[in-house]
Amino acid sequence: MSHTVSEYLTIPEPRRAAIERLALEFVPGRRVALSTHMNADGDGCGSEVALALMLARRGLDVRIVNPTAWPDLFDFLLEGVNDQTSTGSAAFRNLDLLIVLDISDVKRLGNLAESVRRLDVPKIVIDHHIASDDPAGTIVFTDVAACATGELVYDLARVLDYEITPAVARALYAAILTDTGSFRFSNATPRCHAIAADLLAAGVDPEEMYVRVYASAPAGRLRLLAEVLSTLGVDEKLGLAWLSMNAGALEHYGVRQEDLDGIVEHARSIGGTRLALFFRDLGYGKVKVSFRSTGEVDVNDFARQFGGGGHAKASGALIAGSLDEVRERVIASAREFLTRAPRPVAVG
Ligand SMILES: [Mn+2]
Repeated sequence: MSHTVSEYLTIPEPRRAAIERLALEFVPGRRVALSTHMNADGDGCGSEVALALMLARRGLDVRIVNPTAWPDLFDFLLEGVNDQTSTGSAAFRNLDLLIVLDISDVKRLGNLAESVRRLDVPKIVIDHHIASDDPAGTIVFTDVAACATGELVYDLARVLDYEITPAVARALYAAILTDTGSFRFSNATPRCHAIAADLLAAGVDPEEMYVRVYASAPAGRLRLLAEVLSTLGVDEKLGLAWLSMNAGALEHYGVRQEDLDGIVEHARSIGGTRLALFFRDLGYGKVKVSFRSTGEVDVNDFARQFGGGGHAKASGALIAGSLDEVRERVIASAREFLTRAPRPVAVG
């Protein structure tokens, strides 16, 4: 059955209802803070900027307050947006409304989590992760079927008839582009492509976005990548591949946190890989592990063993221990997990 592009853009009824509930809070003059997870990515930043610009046009007084500094990579989106991240939780003073984007668990707000728990104003969550027991707010608009939080912000604009200006379109395109791995992951649905088409029509230049997001790397990024690739471990029988990074490598190569985005994809790019891992030693007795899968393997399920989570095909966890200890433990569990996980059905 084929659909026209506009049919794909039809907004599912539960989403429309959730958006209409949120809209009751968008009262002109209200002071609103937007926040997203630690080490904001393209979806967190893009969703924040798009919503900030639209709510400001509605007459709300909007500021962004994130737990960690705005990534340089997405500076180009910030024009005309008030980023109060450096003020910390003091920026929550005299607030009327909080909106948390791209987070299912309040703990992902890091050093802002406690202040957010205590905030006594309406708290909205807009997200597409698997639900947690501890959300950052009580008015929750979430759908795991959305390719990105940016898809839900796009729907919000359409339901509430907020204008998608070229700046809003760029922010939403950045969100969708990055969360779908440049439209390569399984979440790059027909609907996601239809939204991208609409954003291109609204003024996004796809080559400019490619250059800004993927082709503006410092040389150190490639030198670091070369070092990380040299740590490759593979278990071809099980379809397991892993990469590691030592503490201090970012500083050594003069690169930033966001230069690591997508590094785990190199492990996943090996034919037959079902589970790819990236171990990053944070240098204070903790290791950040990224989990990516192909096919039927549910990494959200796997990451939960280590107190983490996220999506079925992309998750993460922060694990205490040295790099060697954590790697040994996680790989042992991964071998067990993959032995039990369903095998892909042979094709042809
Ligand atoms: Mn996201």
